[in-house]
Amino acid sequence: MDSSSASFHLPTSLEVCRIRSLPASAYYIANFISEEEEEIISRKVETAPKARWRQLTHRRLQTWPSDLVKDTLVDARPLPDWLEEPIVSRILSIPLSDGQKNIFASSPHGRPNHVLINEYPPNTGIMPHKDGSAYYPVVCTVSLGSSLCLNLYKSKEDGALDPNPVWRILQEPRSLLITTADLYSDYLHGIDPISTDVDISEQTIANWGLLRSPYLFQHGVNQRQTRISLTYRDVLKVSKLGNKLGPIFKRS
Ligand SMILES: O=C(O)CCC(=O)C(=O)O
Repeated sequence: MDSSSASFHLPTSLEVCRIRSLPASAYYIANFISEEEEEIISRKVETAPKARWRQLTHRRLQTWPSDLVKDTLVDARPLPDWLEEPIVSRILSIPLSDGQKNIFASSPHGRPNHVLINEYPPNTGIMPHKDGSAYYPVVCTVSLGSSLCLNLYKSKEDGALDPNPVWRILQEPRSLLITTADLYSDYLHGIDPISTDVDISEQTIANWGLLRSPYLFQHGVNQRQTRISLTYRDVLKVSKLGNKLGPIFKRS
């Protein structure tokens, strides 16, 4: 691997890395964090206290600073340093387009205040869903460890899910994917519980032109390893009680 792809590289604006084949708006930054940063954050995720993990049937996850209660962030502790730096400051440093503000400039807290960490061993996915009304409609996902495809779905006119994805986004390790606007409100997203993503090509992957290493997928397949995703969002409602309790909680 050449040294440039082991390091991070930010675009001058999000417009530079907008996924142009998708409705408004999605952005993909292939080298958002360096290999070293990926390793440090992965270790922090792996070594988090056992009680941090919630085991679902096929997948486990962590929520920082806590789960939501009735769509509200009750525990308003700040995110731990390893989730803030370098990721949040980098997200906030990129203008939407030249001279403009960042993607969270109009969100209630001006920055993400919540992170969901999902672990996907091969053959693990997440059902198609929308993220709902608890969050400001900007989702920033950093991927660690492995590539996989995120599927985007449209509901049929009768409200049922059309099982065929309308688009697929390939997320490489160390990348940042941002979805907003129509993609947040009108489309569902999900990940197939498979070990190998197939039929990968310039014609089938919406962000093909923005990938770091398209040559890795020249045979049309992606053999999955365990992928960890960090999903950053701004929870709209934060409990005042949580704010008062905040200072007595210790950061962990
Ligand atoms: O892990 C991902 O990339 C998707 C996570 C997701 O869909 C969610 O947090 O709602």
